[in-house]
Amino acid sequence: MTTKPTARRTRPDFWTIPSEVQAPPAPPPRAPSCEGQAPRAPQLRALARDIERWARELGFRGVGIADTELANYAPAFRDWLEQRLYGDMGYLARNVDKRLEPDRLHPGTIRVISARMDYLGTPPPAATDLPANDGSAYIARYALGRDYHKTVRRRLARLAARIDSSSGGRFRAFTDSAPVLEKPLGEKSGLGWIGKNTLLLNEQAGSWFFLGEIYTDLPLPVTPTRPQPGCGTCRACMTVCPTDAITGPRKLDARRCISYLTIEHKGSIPVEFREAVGNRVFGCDDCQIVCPWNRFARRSPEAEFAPRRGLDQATLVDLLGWDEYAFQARTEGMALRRINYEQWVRNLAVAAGNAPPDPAIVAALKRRRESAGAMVREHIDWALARQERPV
Ligand code: B12
Ligand code: SF4
Ligand code: SF4
Repeated sequence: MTTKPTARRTRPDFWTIPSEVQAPPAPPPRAPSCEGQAPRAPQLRALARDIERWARELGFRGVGIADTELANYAPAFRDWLEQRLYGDMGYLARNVDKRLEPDRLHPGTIRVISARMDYLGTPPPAATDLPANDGSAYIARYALGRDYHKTVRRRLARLAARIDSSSGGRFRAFTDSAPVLEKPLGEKSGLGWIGKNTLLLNEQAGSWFFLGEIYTDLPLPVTPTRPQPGCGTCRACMTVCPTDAITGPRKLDARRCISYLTIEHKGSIPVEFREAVGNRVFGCDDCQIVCPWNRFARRSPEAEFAPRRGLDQATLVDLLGWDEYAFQARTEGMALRRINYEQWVRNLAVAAGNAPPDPAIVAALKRRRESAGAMVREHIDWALARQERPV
Protein backbone atom coordinates (compact mmCIF):
# COMPACT_ATOMS: atom_id res chain seq x y z
CA MET A 1 0.00 0.00 0.00
CA THR A 2 1.40 3.40 -0.83
CA THR A 3 1.78 5.85 1.97
CA LYS A 4 0.16 9.18 1.40
CA PRO A 5 0.00 12.13 3.74
CA THR A 6 -3.53 12.82 4.94
CA ALA A 7 -2.65 16.00 6.78
CA ARG A 8 -4.53 19.05 5.42
CA ARG A 9 -3.04 20.04 2.13
CA THR A 10 -3.29 23.32 0.39
CA ARG A 11 -5.96 22.98 -2.27
CA PRO A 12 -4.35 22.15 -5.60
CA ASP A 13 -4.64 24.97 -8.11
CA PHE A 14 -6.30 22.83 -10.77
CA TRP A 15 -9.31 22.46 -8.62
CA THR A 16 -11.30 25.65 -8.53
CA ILE A 17 -14.57 25.87 -6.72
CA PRO A 18 -16.82 28.55 -8.18
CA SER A 19 -17.07 31.54 -5.92
CA GLU A 20 -20.80 31.10 -5.31
CA VAL A 21 -20.18 27.70 -3.74
CA GLN A 22 -19.99 27.67 -0.02
CA ALA A 23 -17.80 25.04 1.56
CA PRO A 24 -20.14 22.24 2.61
CA PRO A 25 -20.50 21.49 6.30
CA ALA A 26 -17.76 19.15 7.44
CA PRO A 27 -19.08 15.60 7.65
CA PRO A 28 -19.10 13.90 11.04
CA PRO A 29 -15.79 12.33 12.07
CA ARG A 30 -15.22 9.16 10.12
CA ALA A 31 -13.92 5.74 10.96
CA PRO A 32 -10.45 5.87 12.46
CA SER A 33 -7.90 6.99 9.93
CA CYS A 34 -4.28 6.46 10.88
CA GLU A 35 -2.59 9.83 10.53
CA GLY A 36 -0.21 9.83 7.57
CA GLN A 37 -1.50 6.59 6.03
CA ALA A 38 -3.58 5.87 2.98
CA PRO A 39 -7.16 4.75 3.68
CA ARG A 40 -7.61 0.98 4.04
CA ALA A 41 -10.04 -1.19 2.06
CA PRO A 42 -12.91 -1.13 4.61
CA GLN A 43 -12.59 2.63 4.90
CA LEU A 44 -12.65 2.94 1.12
CA ARG A 45 -15.75 0.78 0.91
CA ALA A 46 -17.45 2.95 3.51
CA LEU A 47 -16.29 6.03 1.64
CA ALA A 48 -17.77 4.73 -1.62
CA ARG A 49 -21.12 4.33 0.15
CA ASP A 50 -20.81 7.84 1.57
CA ILE A 51 -20.01 9.21 -1.88
CA GLU A 52 -23.21 7.71 -3.23
CA ARG A 53 -25.22 9.22 -0.39
CA TRP A 54 -23.60 12.64 -0.69
CA ALA A 55 -24.08 12.61 -4.45
CA ARG A 56 -27.79 11.95 -4.02
CA GLU A 57 -28.04 14.73 -1.44
CA LEU A 58 -26.49 17.04 -4.03
CA GLY A 59 -29.11 16.13 -6.64
CA PHE A 60 -27.33 13.41 -8.61
CA ARG A 61 -29.71 10.55 -9.35
CA GLY A 62 -27.04 7.95 -9.98
CA VAL A 63 -23.36 7.54 -9.25
CA GLY A 64 -20.76 4.86 -9.99
CA ILE A 65 -17.02 4.31 -9.79
CA ALA A 66 -14.86 2.86 -12.55
CA ASP A 67 -11.22 2.16 -13.18
CA THR A 68 -9.55 4.05 -16.00
CA GLU A 69 -9.11 1.25 -18.55
CA LEU A 70 -10.74 2.47 -21.76
CA ALA A 71 -8.88 0.31 -24.28
CA ASN A 72 -12.12 -1.42 -25.35
CA TYR A 73 -13.47 1.89 -26.59
CA ALA A 74 -10.33 3.00 -28.38
CA PRO A 75 -10.91 1.28 -31.74
CA ALA A 76 -14.45 2.74 -32.13
CA PHE A 77 -13.24 6.18 -31.11
CA ARG A 78 -10.19 6.15 -33.41
CA ASP A 79 -12.28 4.82 -36.28
CA TRP A 80 -14.77 7.68 -35.77
CA LEU A 81 -11.93 10.18 -35.84
CA GLU A 82 -10.29 8.64 -38.89
CA GLN A 83 -13.56 8.96 -40.78
CA ARG A 84 -13.69 12.61 -39.71
CA LEU A 85 -17.26 12.21 -38.51
CA TYR A 86 -16.65 15.05 -36.06
CA GLY A 87 -16.97 17.77 -38.72
CA ASP A 88 -15.77 21.13 -37.39
CA MET A 89 -15.32 19.85 -33.82
CA GLY A 90 -11.57 19.58 -34.26
CA TYR A 91 -11.05 19.60 -30.50
CA LEU A 92 -12.27 15.98 -30.45
CA ALA A 93 -9.31 14.92 -32.56
CA ARG A 94 -6.86 16.61 -30.21
CA ASN A 95 -5.73 15.21 -26.86
CA VAL A 96 -6.82 11.71 -27.88
CA ASP A 97 -4.36 10.15 -25.44
CA LYS A 98 -5.84 12.24 -22.62
CA ARG A 99 -9.33 11.03 -23.50
CA LEU A 100 -8.34 7.40 -23.63
CA GLU A 101 -5.97 7.47 -20.64
CA PRO A 102 -7.47 9.54 -17.82
CA ASP A 103 -4.22 9.70 -15.86
CA ARG A 104 -2.68 11.69 -18.68
CA LEU A 105 -5.31 14.36 -18.18
CA HIS A 106 -5.01 14.35 -14.42
CA PRO A 107 -1.81 12.59 -13.33
CA GLY A 108 -2.31 9.97 -10.65
CA THR A 109 -5.94 9.24 -11.57
CA ILE A 110 -6.85 5.62 -10.97
CA ARG A 111 -10.61 5.94 -10.46
CA VAL A 112 -13.37 7.96 -12.06
CA ILE A 113 -16.56 8.75 -10.18
CA SER A 114 -19.34 9.27 -12.75
CA ALA A 115 -22.56 10.94 -11.75
CA ARG A 116 -25.83 11.51 -13.52
CA MET A 117 -28.15 14.49 -13.14
CA ASP A 118 -31.61 14.30 -14.71
CA TYR A 119 -32.66 17.37 -16.65
CA LEU A 120 -36.21 17.08 -17.95
CA GLY A 121 -37.80 20.33 -16.87
CA THR A 122 -41.08 19.48 -18.59
CA PRO A 123 -43.25 16.36 -18.31
CA PRO A 124 -41.59 13.48 -20.20
CA PRO A 125 -42.63 13.59 -23.84
CA ALA A 126 -44.51 10.66 -25.37
CA ALA A 127 -42.86 8.83 -28.24
CA THR A 128 -45.25 10.59 -30.60
CA ASP A 129 -44.45 14.11 -29.36
CA LEU A 130 -42.00 14.90 -32.15
CA PRO A 131 -41.46 18.53 -33.16
CA ALA A 132 -43.86 19.73 -35.82
CA ASN A 133 -43.64 22.44 -38.45
CA ASP A 134 -46.55 24.44 -37.10
CA GLY A 135 -44.92 27.82 -36.54
CA SER A 136 -43.49 26.81 -33.17
CA ALA A 137 -39.75 26.78 -32.43
CA TYR A 138 -38.27 23.63 -30.89
CA ILE A 139 -35.40 24.00 -28.44
CA ALA A 140 -33.81 20.79 -27.17
CA ARG A 141 -34.95 20.02 -23.67
CA TYR A 142 -31.50 20.06 -22.15
CA ALA A 143 -31.17 23.75 -23.06
CA LEU A 144 -34.48 25.14 -21.80
CA GLY A 145 -33.25 25.92 -18.30
CA ARG A 146 -30.04 27.05 -16.65
CA ASP A 147 -26.78 26.13 -18.34
CA TYR A 148 -26.05 22.63 -17.06
CA HIS A 149 -22.30 23.16 -17.13
CA LYS A 150 -22.69 25.60 -14.26
CA THR A 151 -25.10 23.45 -12.25
CA VAL A 152 -23.35 20.12 -12.69
CA ARG A 153 -19.84 21.51 -12.16
CA ARG A 154 -20.84 23.36 -9.01
CA ARG A 155 -22.43 20.24 -7.53
CA LEU A 156 -19.46 18.08 -8.52
CA ALA A 157 -17.13 20.56 -6.88
CA ARG A 158 -19.19 20.32 -3.70
CA LEU A 159 -19.09 16.53 -3.87
CA ALA A 160 -15.32 16.60 -4.38
CA ALA A 161 -14.94 18.99 -1.45
CA ARG A 162 -16.93 16.65 0.74
CA ILE A 163 -14.84 13.64 -0.22
CA ASP A 164 -11.69 15.68 0.28
CA SER A 165 -12.63 16.80 3.75
CA SER A 166 -13.36 13.23 4.71
CA SER A 167 -10.52 11.34 3.11
CA GLY A 168 -7.84 13.36 1.39
CA GLY A 169 -6.93 12.34 -2.12
CA ARG A 170 -6.67 14.44 -5.26
CA PHE A 171 -9.70 15.29 -7.35
CA ARG A 172 -10.67 17.01 -10.52
CA ALA A 173 -14.24 17.55 -11.65
CA PHE A 174 -15.50 17.70 -15.24
CA THR A 175 -18.67 17.96 -17.20
CA ASP A 176 -18.51 18.22 -20.95
CA SER A 177 -15.58 20.59 -20.56
CA ALA A 178 -12.43 18.58 -21.10
CA PRO A 179 -11.07 15.64 -23.09
CA VAL A 180 -13.10 13.05 -21.19
CA LEU A 181 -14.95 10.07 -22.69
CA GLU A 182 -17.99 10.61 -20.54
CA LYS A 183 -20.32 7.99 -21.97
CA PRO A 184 -17.80 5.12 -21.92
CA LEU A 185 -16.84 6.07 -18.35
CA GLY A 186 -20.52 6.22 -17.40
CA GLU A 187 -21.09 2.82 -18.96
CA LYS A 188 -18.12 1.35 -17.13
CA SER A 189 -19.30 2.73 -13.82
CA GLY A 190 -22.68 1.03 -14.16
CA LEU A 191 -24.81 4.08 -14.99
CA GLY A 192 -26.30 2.36 -18.03
CA TRP A 193 -25.35 1.33 -21.54
CA ILE A 194 -24.54 3.26 -24.67
CA GLY A 195 -27.58 2.89 -26.89
CA LYS A 196 -27.78 2.74 -30.65
CA ASN A 197 -28.40 6.49 -30.62
CA THR A 198 -24.93 6.76 -28.98
CA LEU A 199 -26.35 8.17 -25.72
CA LEU A 200 -25.99 6.60 -22.30
CA LEU A 201 -29.33 5.31 -21.05
CA ASN A 202 -30.67 3.05 -18.37
CA GLU A 203 -33.84 1.25 -17.47
CA GLN A 204 -34.87 3.62 -14.65
CA ALA A 205 -34.29 7.01 -16.23
CA GLY A 206 -33.94 6.55 -19.97
CA SER A 207 -31.39 9.03 -21.32
CA TRP A 208 -32.60 12.48 -20.25
CA PHE A 209 -29.62 13.13 -18.02
CA PHE A 210 -26.26 14.87 -17.98
CA LEU A 211 -23.02 13.26 -17.00
CA GLY A 212 -20.22 14.60 -14.88
CA GLU A 213 -17.06 13.03 -13.50
CA ILE A 214 -14.57 13.34 -10.70
CA TYR A 215 -11.11 11.97 -11.40
CA THR A 216 -9.28 10.80 -8.30
CA ASP A 217 -6.18 8.99 -7.12
CA LEU A 218 -8.08 7.29 -4.28
CA PRO A 219 -8.21 3.51 -4.84
CA LEU A 220 -11.97 3.39 -4.32
CA PRO A 221 -13.72 0.06 -4.97
CA VAL A 222 -15.18 0.00 -8.48
CA THR A 223 -18.94 -0.34 -8.79
CA PRO A 224 -19.77 -3.89 -9.82
CA THR A 225 -21.55 -3.77 -13.17
CA ARG A 226 -24.56 -5.95 -13.81
CA PRO A 227 -25.90 -7.11 -17.14
CA GLN A 228 -27.92 -4.37 -18.83
CA PRO A 229 -31.03 -5.08 -20.91
CA GLY A 230 -29.61 -3.05 -23.79
CA CYS A 231 -31.41 -2.04 -26.99
CA GLY A 232 -32.24 -5.52 -28.23
CA THR A 233 -33.76 -5.42 -31.69
CA CYS A 234 -35.11 -1.89 -31.34
CA ARG A 235 -33.94 0.59 -33.97
CA ALA A 236 -36.47 3.37 -33.36
CA CYS A 237 -33.81 6.07 -32.99
CA MET A 238 -32.10 5.06 -36.21
CA THR A 239 -35.37 5.07 -38.11
CA VAL A 240 -36.66 8.40 -36.78
CA CYS A 241 -33.49 10.45 -37.18
CA PRO A 242 -34.55 13.15 -39.67
CA THR A 243 -31.11 13.40 -41.27
CA ASP A 244 -30.01 9.73 -41.08
CA ALA A 245 -27.18 10.76 -38.82
CA ILE A 246 -27.10 7.42 -36.97
CA THR A 247 -25.31 5.45 -39.63
CA GLY A 248 -25.09 2.24 -37.58
CA PRO A 249 -25.69 1.12 -34.00
CA ARG A 250 -23.65 3.45 -31.76
CA LYS A 251 -22.24 5.26 -34.76
CA LEU A 252 -23.11 8.90 -35.32
CA ASP A 253 -22.06 10.98 -38.25
CA ALA A 254 -22.02 14.25 -36.33
CA ARG A 255 -21.88 16.25 -39.56
CA ARG A 256 -25.45 15.16 -40.29
CA CYS A 257 -26.80 15.52 -36.74
CA ILE A 258 -29.19 18.44 -36.22
CA SER A 259 -27.65 19.06 -32.83
CA TYR A 260 -24.31 19.61 -34.54
CA LEU A 261 -25.76 21.61 -37.44
CA THR A 262 -27.68 24.01 -35.19
CA ILE A 263 -25.17 24.35 -32.35
CA GLU A 264 -21.59 23.35 -33.10
CA HIS A 265 -21.48 24.28 -36.76
CA LYS A 266 -20.77 27.96 -37.27
CA GLY A 267 -21.21 28.32 -41.02
CA SER A 268 -23.98 27.80 -43.51
CA ILE A 269 -26.35 24.88 -42.91
CA PRO A 270 -26.07 22.75 -46.06
CA VAL A 271 -29.22 23.08 -48.18
CA GLU A 272 -29.58 19.27 -48.34
CA PHE A 273 -30.34 19.19 -44.59
CA ARG A 274 -32.50 22.29 -44.21
CA GLU A 275 -35.87 20.70 -44.78
CA ALA A 276 -35.05 17.85 -42.40
CA VAL A 277 -34.07 20.31 -39.68
CA GLY A 278 -37.77 21.22 -39.47
CA ASN A 279 -38.49 23.62 -36.62
CA ARG A 280 -35.54 22.55 -34.45
CA VAL A 281 -33.78 25.82 -33.70
CA PHE A 282 -31.32 24.58 -31.07
CA GLY A 283 -30.38 20.91 -30.78
CA CYS A 284 -32.56 17.89 -31.41
CA ASP A 285 -34.21 15.28 -29.21
CA ASP A 286 -35.93 12.98 -31.68
CA CYS A 287 -33.70 9.98 -31.01
CA GLN A 288 -34.53 10.28 -27.31
CA ILE A 289 -38.22 11.07 -27.69
CA VAL A 290 -38.84 7.79 -29.51
CA CYS A 291 -36.65 5.67 -27.25
CA PRO A 292 -38.86 3.18 -25.40
CA TRP A 293 -36.66 3.37 -22.31
CA ASN A 294 -37.54 7.04 -21.98
CA ARG A 295 -41.06 5.98 -21.02
CA PHE A 296 -39.53 5.43 -17.59
CA ALA A 297 -38.00 8.89 -17.38
CA ARG A 298 -39.22 11.31 -14.75
CA ARG A 299 -39.34 15.08 -14.62
CA SER A 300 -36.22 16.43 -12.92
CA PRO A 301 -36.71 17.84 -9.42
CA GLU A 302 -34.06 20.48 -10.22
CA ALA A 303 -35.80 23.85 -10.38
CA GLU A 304 -32.78 25.20 -12.31
CA PHE A 305 -33.71 23.09 -15.33
CA ALA A 306 -37.28 24.38 -15.54
CA PRO A 307 -37.90 26.15 -18.87
CA ARG A 308 -37.09 29.84 -18.79
CA ARG A 309 -39.14 32.57 -20.47
CA GLY A 310 -41.68 30.12 -21.85
CA LEU A 311 -39.09 28.85 -24.32
CA ASP A 312 -40.75 25.45 -24.41
CA GLN A 313 -43.78 27.16 -25.98
CA ALA A 314 -42.04 29.75 -28.17
CA THR A 315 -43.16 30.58 -31.68
CA LEU A 316 -40.88 31.49 -34.56
CA VAL A 317 -42.49 34.93 -34.77
CA ASP A 318 -41.67 35.54 -31.07
CA LEU A 319 -38.05 34.53 -31.46
CA LEU A 320 -37.51 36.28 -34.80
CA GLY A 321 -38.61 39.42 -32.98
CA TRP A 322 -35.51 39.33 -30.75
CA ASP A 323 -32.72 41.67 -31.76
CA GLU A 324 -29.18 40.89 -30.65
CA TYR A 325 -29.58 42.79 -27.43
CA ALA A 326 -32.71 40.80 -26.54
CA PHE A 327 -30.95 37.54 -27.43
CA GLN A 328 -28.04 38.35 -25.12
CA ALA A 329 -30.30 39.48 -22.30
CA ARG A 330 -32.79 36.63 -22.52
CA THR A 331 -30.31 33.78 -22.84
CA GLU A 332 -28.01 34.88 -20.03
CA GLY A 333 -26.88 31.84 -18.00
CA MET A 334 -28.36 29.35 -20.47
CA ALA A 335 -26.74 26.77 -22.74
CA LEU A 336 -28.34 28.67 -25.64
CA ARG A 337 -25.34 30.98 -25.33
CA ARG A 338 -23.27 28.21 -26.87
CA ILE A 339 -24.31 29.78 -30.15
CA ASN A 340 -24.00 33.39 -31.19
CA TYR A 341 -26.73 35.63 -32.49
CA GLU A 342 -25.77 34.99 -36.09
CA GLN A 343 -26.25 31.23 -35.66
CA TRP A 344 -29.50 31.87 -33.79
CA VAL A 345 -31.02 33.87 -36.66
CA ARG A 346 -29.63 31.35 -39.18
CA ASN A 347 -31.42 28.53 -37.32
CA LEU A 348 -34.65 30.53 -37.01
CA ALA A 349 -34.54 31.25 -40.73
CA VAL A 350 -34.26 27.55 -41.58
CA ALA A 351 -37.21 26.76 -39.29
CA ALA A 352 -39.18 29.67 -40.79
CA GLY A 353 -38.57 28.26 -44.27
CA ASN A 354 -40.13 25.01 -43.10
CA ALA A 355 -43.15 26.61 -41.39
CA PRO A 356 -46.57 26.93 -43.04
CA PRO A 357 -46.94 30.20 -44.99
CA ASP A 358 -47.60 33.04 -42.56
CA PRO A 359 -47.45 36.80 -43.28
CA ALA A 360 -46.21 37.41 -39.71
CA ILE A 361 -43.22 35.11 -40.31
CA VAL A 362 -42.48 36.82 -43.63
CA ALA A 363 -42.58 40.25 -42.00
CA ALA A 364 -40.33 39.09 -39.15
CA LEU A 365 -37.83 37.56 -41.59
CA LYS A 366 -37.70 40.79 -43.59
CA ARG A 367 -37.00 42.80 -40.46
CA ARG A 368 -34.12 40.51 -39.52
CA ARG A 369 -32.77 40.63 -43.08
CA GLU A 370 -32.07 44.37 -42.80
CA SER A 371 -29.16 43.89 -40.41
CA ALA A 372 -28.06 40.36 -41.38
CA GLY A 373 -24.60 39.47 -42.69
CA ALA A 374 -24.14 37.54 -45.93
CA MET A 375 -24.39 34.03 -44.47
CA VAL A 376 -27.56 34.71 -42.52
CA ARG A 377 -29.09 36.71 -45.37
CA GLU A 378 -28.74 33.71 -47.67
CA HIS A 379 -30.69 31.58 -45.13
CA ILE A 380 -33.35 34.27 -44.84
CA ASP A 381 -33.68 34.47 -48.62
CA TRP A 382 -34.06 30.68 -48.74
CA ALA A 383 -36.79 30.93 -46.10
CA LEU A 384 -38.58 33.82 -47.83
CA ALA A 385 -38.57 31.96 -51.13
CA ARG A 386 -40.24 28.99 -49.42
CA GLN A 387 -42.70 31.14 -47.47
CA GLU A 388 -43.72 33.08 -50.58
CA ARG A 389 -43.79 30.25 -53.10
CA PRO A 390 -47.11 29.78 -54.87
CA VAL A 391 -49.25 27.14 -53.17
C1 B12 B 1 -19.15 15.88 -29.24
C2 B12 B 1 -20.47 15.74 -28.51
C3 B12 B 1 -21.63 15.85 -29.26
C4 B12 B 1 -21.62 15.84 -30.78
C5 B12 B 1 -21.37 14.38 -31.24
C6 B12 B 1 -22.28 13.38 -30.50
C7 B12 B 1 -21.74 11.98 -30.38
N1 B12 B 1 -22.63 11.03 -30.32
O1 B12 B 1 -20.56 11.76 -30.33
C8 B12 B 1 -23.02 16.41 -31.10
C9 B12 B 1 -22.92 17.91 -31.30
C10 B12 B 1 -23.71 15.83 -32.33
C11 B12 B 1 -23.76 16.12 -29.80
C12 B12 B 1 -25.13 16.02 -29.72
C13 B12 B 1 -25.82 15.75 -28.55
N2 B12 B 1 -25.29 15.69 -27.31
CO1 B12 B 1 -23.39 15.75 -26.93
N3 B12 B 1 -21.59 15.59 -26.43
C14 B12 B 1 -20.50 15.54 -27.11
C15 B12 B 1 -19.29 15.33 -26.19
C16 B12 B 1 -18.64 16.69 -25.95
C17 B12 B 1 -18.25 14.34 -26.69
C18 B12 B 1 -18.84 12.99 -27.18
C19 B12 B 1 -17.79 12.17 -27.88
O2 B12 B 1 -16.73 11.91 -27.37
N4 B12 B 1 -18.09 11.76 -29.11
C20 B12 B 1 -17.19 10.94 -29.89
C21 B12 B 1 -17.82 9.58 -30.15
C22 B12 B 1 -16.96 8.70 -31.01
O3 B12 B 1 -17.91 9.00 -28.91
P1 B12 B 1 -19.10 8.11 -28.40
O4 B12 B 1 -20.41 8.39 -29.03
O5 B12 B 1 -19.01 8.19 -26.92
O6 B12 B 1 -18.63 6.72 -28.98
C23 B12 B 1 -18.21 5.73 -28.12
C24 B12 B 1 -19.23 4.62 -27.92
O7 B12 B 1 -20.32 4.72 -28.79
C25 B12 B 1 -18.42 3.38 -28.03
N5 B12 B 1 -18.66 2.44 -29.10
C26 B12 B 1 -19.20 2.61 -30.30
N6 B12 B 1 -19.16 1.45 -30.97
C27 B12 B 1 -18.58 0.56 -30.17
C28 B12 B 1 -18.30 -0.79 -30.35
C29 B12 B 1 -17.66 -1.48 -29.31
C30 B12 B 1 -17.34 -2.91 -29.51
C31 B12 B 1 -17.33 -0.83 -28.08
C32 B12 B 1 -16.69 -1.56 -26.97
C33 B12 B 1 -17.63 0.54 -27.93
C34 B12 B 1 -18.26 1.19 -28.97
O8 B12 B 1 -17.07 3.76 -28.18
C35 B12 B 1 -17.03 5.04 -28.76
C36 B12 B 1 -15.71 5.69 -28.49
O9 B12 B 1 -15.58 6.08 -27.18
C37 B12 B 1 -20.01 14.78 -24.90
C38 B12 B 1 -19.34 15.16 -23.59
C39 B12 B 1 -18.09 14.32 -23.38
N7 B12 B 1 -16.99 14.96 -23.05
O10 B12 B 1 -18.14 13.11 -23.51
C40 B12 B 1 -21.43 15.37 -25.01
C41 B12 B 1 -22.59 14.49 -24.56
C42 B12 B 1 -22.39 13.14 -25.16
N8 B12 B 1 -23.74 15.11 -25.20
C43 B12 B 1 -24.82 15.05 -24.53
C44 B12 B 1 -26.09 15.46 -25.01
C45 B12 B 1 -27.19 15.65 -23.97
C46 B12 B 1 -26.30 15.67 -26.39
C47 B12 B 1 -27.65 15.85 -27.11
C48 B12 B 1 -28.79 15.00 -26.53
C49 B12 B 1 -28.03 17.37 -27.07
C50 B12 B 1 -29.27 17.72 -27.88
N9 B12 B 1 -30.46 17.44 -27.38
O11 B12 B 1 -29.15 18.28 -28.95
C51 B12 B 1 -27.29 15.47 -28.56
C52 B12 B 1 -27.53 13.97 -28.83
C53 B12 B 1 -27.12 13.52 -30.20
C54 B12 B 1 -26.71 12.05 -30.20
N10 B12 B 1 -27.57 11.17 -30.67
O12 B12 B 1 -25.60 11.76 -29.76
C55 B12 B 1 -24.60 14.37 -23.18
C56 B12 B 1 -25.17 12.95 -23.24
C57 B12 B 1 -25.71 12.39 -21.93
C58 B12 B 1 -26.15 10.96 -22.11
N11 B12 B 1 -27.24 10.59 -21.48
O13 B12 B 1 -25.54 10.19 -22.82
C59 B12 B 1 -23.01 14.45 -23.05
C60 B12 B 1 -22.38 13.26 -22.33
C61 B12 B 1 -22.72 15.76 -22.32
C62 B12 B 1 -22.94 15.66 -20.82
N12 B12 B 1 -21.93 15.97 -20.02
O14 B12 B 1 -23.97 15.31 -20.32
N13 B12 B 1 -22.89 15.93 -28.77
S1 SF4 C 1 -30.15 14.33 -32.22
FE1 SF4 C 1 -31.61 14.35 -33.94
S2 SF4 C 1 -30.35 14.51 -35.77
FE2 SF4 C 1 -28.98 13.94 -34.09
S3 SF4 C 1 -28.90 11.71 -34.16
FE3 SF4 C 1 -30.57 12.21 -32.76
S4 SF4 C 1 -32.41 12.26 -34.05
FE4 SF4 C 1 -30.64 12.36 -35.42
S1 SF4 D 1 -34.52 3.94 -29.46
FE1 SF4 D 1 -34.20 1.73 -29.29
S2 SF4 D 1 -32.25 1.35 -30.34
FE2 SF4 D 1 -32.37 3.56 -29.93
S3 SF4 D 1 -31.30 3.84 -27.99
FE3 SF4 D 1 -33.48 3.56 -27.49
S4 SF4 D 1 -33.71 1.32 -27.14
FE4 SF4 D 1 -31.75 1.64 -28.18
